[in-house]
Amino acid sequence: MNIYKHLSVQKASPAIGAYLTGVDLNNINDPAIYEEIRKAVHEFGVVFLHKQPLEDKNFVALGREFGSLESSHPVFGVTDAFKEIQPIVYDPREPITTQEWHTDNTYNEFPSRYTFLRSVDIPPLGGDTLWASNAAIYDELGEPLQKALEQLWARHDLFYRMRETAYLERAGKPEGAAANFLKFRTDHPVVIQHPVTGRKQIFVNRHFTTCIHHMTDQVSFRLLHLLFDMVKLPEFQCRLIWEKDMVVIWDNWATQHYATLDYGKYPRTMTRMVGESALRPSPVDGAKMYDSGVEWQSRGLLRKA
Ligand SMILES: O=C(O)CCC(=O)C(=O)O
Ligand SMILES: [Fe+2]
Repeated sequence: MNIYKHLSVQKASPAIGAYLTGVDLNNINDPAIYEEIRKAVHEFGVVFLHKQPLEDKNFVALGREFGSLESSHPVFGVTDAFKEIQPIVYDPREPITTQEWHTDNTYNEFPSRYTFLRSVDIPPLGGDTLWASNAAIYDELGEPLQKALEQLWARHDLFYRMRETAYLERAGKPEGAAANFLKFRTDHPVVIQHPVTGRKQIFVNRHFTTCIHHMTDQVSFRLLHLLFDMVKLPEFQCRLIWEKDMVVIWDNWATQHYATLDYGKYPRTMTRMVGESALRPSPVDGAKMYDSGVEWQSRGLLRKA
């Protein structure tokens, strides 16, 4: 484990997650503290900080310490005061299905690198969130299957998910709204190498990954569901019981998460930010890749300025 001088670290489970204490996010006067928070996010995948009644401007300042922040979201929208901050207000009539294992925004060529979530209004019981480690899942697969998966590309598609949940109809979106969502579709390697830690990990999720290229739909479906099922094993997970005024930061590429929907009519309100990535998820060094058959190769790995 890395050495931490400015924070106390308590692991949440062997595979993933850590509680950080000894820091007040409203009053950070030494850049070395942010450096240690970043280090902990990469080492543990997700970090939890209790008792952080964070002002919006300090929430944004925290996010910017991790790079540029996205300023729009196709489903959540943004707040009036800060375009970087997205409200997540759970309403049983609006089927935002985050109660499904997923990595955020993998339908983008440059999926968000980090997600920041702040608890504003928490139900008295329930509404826990779980995270799982994509590297721990990869480690479990065994070398023959790891090597096979390292050669493959998969499709990620937001609109597919919206069709599956009849999102547009149930949310009362006008006829023609579908066209706005068709562009949220891309391909990524099934196994990627983490840009900071270098760990190999899977990079598919039940929410947005629709098929693996270079195999029939039947084979692709079964192979994907093998990986989708692995994320449900408790050994790869940790679970957070929320309190008001918590701040949680996760390494979005390294993890998947699941927000439980078991709190009935109680409100549950979060604010959220997502950190951009300048890089595309890249295949494992030296892996022989089957061509994805789409434009990925020609577009290059770096986000255009
Ligand atoms: O509300 C939560 O606990 C997590 C929601 C979610 O999936 C997200 O913020 O990306
Ligand atoms: Fe999410």
